Amino acid sequence: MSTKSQQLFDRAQRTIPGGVNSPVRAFRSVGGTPIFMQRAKGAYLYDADGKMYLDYINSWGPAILGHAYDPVVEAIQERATLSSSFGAPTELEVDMAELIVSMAPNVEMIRMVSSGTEACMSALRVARGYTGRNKFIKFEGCYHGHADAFLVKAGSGLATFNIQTVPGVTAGAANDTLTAPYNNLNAVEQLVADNRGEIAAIIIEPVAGNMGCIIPQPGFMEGLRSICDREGIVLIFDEVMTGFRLAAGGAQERLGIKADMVTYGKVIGGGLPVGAFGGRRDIMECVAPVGKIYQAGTLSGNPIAMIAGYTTLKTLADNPGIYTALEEKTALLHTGLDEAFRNSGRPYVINRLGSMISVHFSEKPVNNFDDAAAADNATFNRFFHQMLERGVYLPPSAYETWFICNALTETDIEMTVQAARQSLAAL
Ligand code: KE4
Repeated sequence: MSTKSQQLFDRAQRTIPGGVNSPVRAFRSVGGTPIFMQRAKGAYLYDADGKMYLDYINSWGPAILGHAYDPVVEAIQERATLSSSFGAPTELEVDMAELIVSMAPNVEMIRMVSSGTEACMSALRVARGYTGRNKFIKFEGCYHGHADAFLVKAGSGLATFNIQTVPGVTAGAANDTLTAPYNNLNAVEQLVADNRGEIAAIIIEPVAGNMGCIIPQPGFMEGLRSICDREGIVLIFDEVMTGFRLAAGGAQERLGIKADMVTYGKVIGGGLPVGAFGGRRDIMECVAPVGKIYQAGTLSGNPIAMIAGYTTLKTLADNPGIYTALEEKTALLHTGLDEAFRNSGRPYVINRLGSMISVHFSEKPVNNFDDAAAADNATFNRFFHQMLERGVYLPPSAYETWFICNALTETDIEMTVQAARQSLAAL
């Protein structure tokens, strides 16, 4: 008897490429049929067949407070009665901008968009326009959305499917993209020396989450900051994942590093389509209509997405204990998984910072994309399915970080660790 997910997947593939609206959802790397979800509450997902799962994806980050968080749901319901979009400025957008500026270090001005991709592509354009330079540096395995210039040695779905060159991305679009291994400052120095005066920006995930969770090594971020100060390069922190997750002030606060521009997504939309880019006033005032660097969006700052994001961020701002709770929950999970993996006798590495965590079946440290790619990811894929069968829904790729939400309980974590013990034994 086929499951509802299998029936829906068969149907979906007839009208949607791969049956999904974003490739990583398709289970292509882990194999099997993607699970079609029907509803969720707190830390739990319920699929089309009514089966319950403990969620470690949380919509790839947005559901930091848990799914269907009542104040967010109520705010959306109420706001929807006032119309979903005007295409005109609203007080809510000013409230949102002021809240973000109050929470995010070094962000003097912010522009709302509708996705992390839009945020990153816009930030790059602004950095290029501000400096008058064309080239930029990204890091292998980092993912900054699917704008052409970023689809060079990118992480997330491109790493998952081992897509190194993307048809449709022209040489013209990618020629100014320079890449270096994460955590390799010498490689960055070499690129800067070889392209002196031509580099507009360095963009980085300050804690990488698209090749599993990769932690910046001591001195790496400080070195990038120093290079950018010396060379007049704009340092862009892509905080689409880390923003408002690692701390109220995101990775800038957590790592103590000042970025010139920051991009956001995920959490700031509370589950609705929102992205944003912001930073120093002198840079942001180059953005149209006050400056000449054009960027626009029909639904940018629409009231429904704003109220979902505002309610989420305000909850985080007003309850700093949530960050302590997220830290404690993730540390408890880390300890439990560490014990389970150690007792399994299998080589493993657990990378964690704040509520971002990933497990790699690797004998050596995982500090960059090559390390992540060299891990035994076939075993991860089997582990994924063993956990899924036990009701634990992990990201369906070894190249993703796991996301913790604040609705997770100690009992949930104990159940996860028990499922890991059993899954490892069953591999
Ligand atoms: P979106 O355009 O998907 O909203 O954001 C792109 C993006 C930018 N920067 C970082 C650091 C990101 O992680 C992302 C998107 N993350 C992936 C998960 N690895 C989204 C999931 C998907 O592609 O379906």
